[in-house]
Amino acid sequence: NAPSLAVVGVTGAVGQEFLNVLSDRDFPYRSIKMLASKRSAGKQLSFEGRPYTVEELTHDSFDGVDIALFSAGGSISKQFGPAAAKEKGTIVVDNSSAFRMDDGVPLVIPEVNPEALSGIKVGSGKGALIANPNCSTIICLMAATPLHRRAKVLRMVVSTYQAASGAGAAAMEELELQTREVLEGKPPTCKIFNQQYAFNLFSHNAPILSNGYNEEEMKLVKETRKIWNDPNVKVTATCIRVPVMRAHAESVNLQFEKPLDEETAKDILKTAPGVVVIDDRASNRFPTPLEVSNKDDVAVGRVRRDVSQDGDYGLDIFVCGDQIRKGAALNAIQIAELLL
Ligand code: 2RA
Repeated sequence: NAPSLAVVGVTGAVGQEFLNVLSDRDFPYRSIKMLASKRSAGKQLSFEGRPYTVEELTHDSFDGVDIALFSAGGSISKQFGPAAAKEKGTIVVDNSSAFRMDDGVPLVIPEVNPEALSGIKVGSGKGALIANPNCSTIICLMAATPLHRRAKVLRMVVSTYQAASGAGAAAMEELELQTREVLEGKPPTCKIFNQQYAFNLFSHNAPILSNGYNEEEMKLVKETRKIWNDPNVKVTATCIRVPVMRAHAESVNLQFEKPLDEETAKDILKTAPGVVVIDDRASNRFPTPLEVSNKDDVAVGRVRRDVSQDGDYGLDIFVCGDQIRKGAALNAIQIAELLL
C-alpha cells in the first residue's frame, strides 16, 4: 500500500517544490506530514485540495513515517535524520550536504547510479539514510555521465553560473528587490549577500577552504568521484553566483580516455534520460536558465570538440538545469520512486 510521507522544511523553496513535484508525478501516499521549525508551526497550507497544518519537527514526528524528504539545512538533517532512520524505520532522503560523503550513505542521481539504492525498499521495516547530491553536481552529471559511460572521462573542468535559488527563497527576493532599487537609483539592500547582486556576479558565497576552493567547488569534485565510483577522475571547478532566479548554468570541459566526436556525443545526449539537446549553431540558440526554469529536464548545447586536445579526446559542453527542481526536489522524489 501507499507509503506515509513527511516533508521536512516544507515552507522553504525546496520544501514547496517537493509538494509541487509529488503532485505533478502523482506520487502515491496514504498520508503526508508537513514539518518545519517552531516558527512555522501552525501555518495552514493546502496540498492536492486538502488543508494541512504545518507541525513542529520533533523526533516523534517520524512515528509511522515510511519516507521523509528533508530540505531544512545540514544541522536539522544531522539532528533528526539518523534517528528517524534508526529508531523509526523511516527512509530519509536528505537534500542537505550533511551525509553525502559518508560511507554507507548512497549519493544518488536516479538516471546515473540507481544501483546505489539496492537493498533499500519501502515497507521493508528497515530505515535508511540517502543523500541527494548538490544541485550543481546533479545538473553537471546529468549531461556528463552519458558521455563518461561511452568514453570514460579522465578530467572534468567545470565553471558554474549559479542562480539565486541555491541560496534560498530570501536570496531570490533580495535579487528582485535590489534590481528594483538599482533601477530606481537607490542603494541596494544587501542582507543575504554582503555585496550588490543585481547587475553583478561574484564568487560563490560558500566558505573558502584551506586549499583556496570554496565548499561548492569541492562538493563537485568529491561528489562526482563518489557518484561515478571513480576515485581517480580529475575534477576541478569554479563556482560563481550570478543574478538569475532559479536555474544554474555550467560550462563543462571533458577529457576522455577514448575518442568521442561531437556528432556521436550529441547523439548520445539526445537519447539520454532527463536531458534535452538545444544546440542550434545557425541561429546561435543554446540552453538558457530561463528556458529550463520550472522544467524537469537538463538542457545541453555548445557541444564541440575541444580544440586544445589532440583528435577527439576532448569536448566542451554547456548545461542548464532548474536548481530547485532537478537540482533538488525532483531528484529526491525520483529517488523515492525507486524505493516503492
Ligand atoms: C547553491 N548548491 O547553489 C547550493 C545550494 N544547495 O548555493
